Amino acid sequence: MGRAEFLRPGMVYHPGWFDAAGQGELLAQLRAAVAEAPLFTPTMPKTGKPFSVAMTNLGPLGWVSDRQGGYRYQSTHPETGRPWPALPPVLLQLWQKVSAYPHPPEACLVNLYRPGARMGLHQDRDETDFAAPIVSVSLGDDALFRHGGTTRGGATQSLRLCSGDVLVFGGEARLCFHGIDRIYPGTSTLLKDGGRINLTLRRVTPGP
Ligand code: MD6
Ligand code: FE
Repeated sequence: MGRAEFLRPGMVYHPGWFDAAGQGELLAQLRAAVAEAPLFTPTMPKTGKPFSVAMTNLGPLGWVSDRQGGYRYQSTHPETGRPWPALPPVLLQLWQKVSAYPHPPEACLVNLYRPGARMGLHQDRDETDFAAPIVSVSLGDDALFRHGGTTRGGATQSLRLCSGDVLVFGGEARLCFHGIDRIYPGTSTLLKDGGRINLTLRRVTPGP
């Protein structure tokens, strides 16, 4: 576990939170989950343009997007119609350690970046509760992550995220703009076909 660092008010970076063994265990659990809830390609609201990132979810709720319904959370997989797989204990424990929030996460969005995939600058605001932070985990190839303030077009800073890193977006940083400019292929051997996985743990509704 590395030393925590404040990147901006509310944004805490924990480099190397998961060691190689921890990353391997987490990946094995993700593989089992993806067998139950296959990766799908979301599409943009209105235009129907496909995302370059493939997704699935774990937990009671999952984030989905398509042309008709737009961005939303739902309790079932958009293709299989089945409930999402359970959140593994290791992720619930991570949330307890770093979130400083009294209720468990309800969703874990799994993003798979194959080489060339990226994620444009965005805010995560489809949740009804912004009091809880979002906790993110990076696995696989390094990525160039960009973060700015809460208005689009403001100054941004960049950071190279590596496999095993954890990032917490809380407080003032909860609604900051952020995105992934690029993946650096061949920088990790964790995923046998290369690429990067990002997990984001979210509280969607206010606590009970
Ligand atoms: C990524 N991360 O690292 C994209 N969102 O692939 C996110 O979009 C993100 O890292 C909310 C909070 C933390 C994040
Ligand atoms: Fe995000």
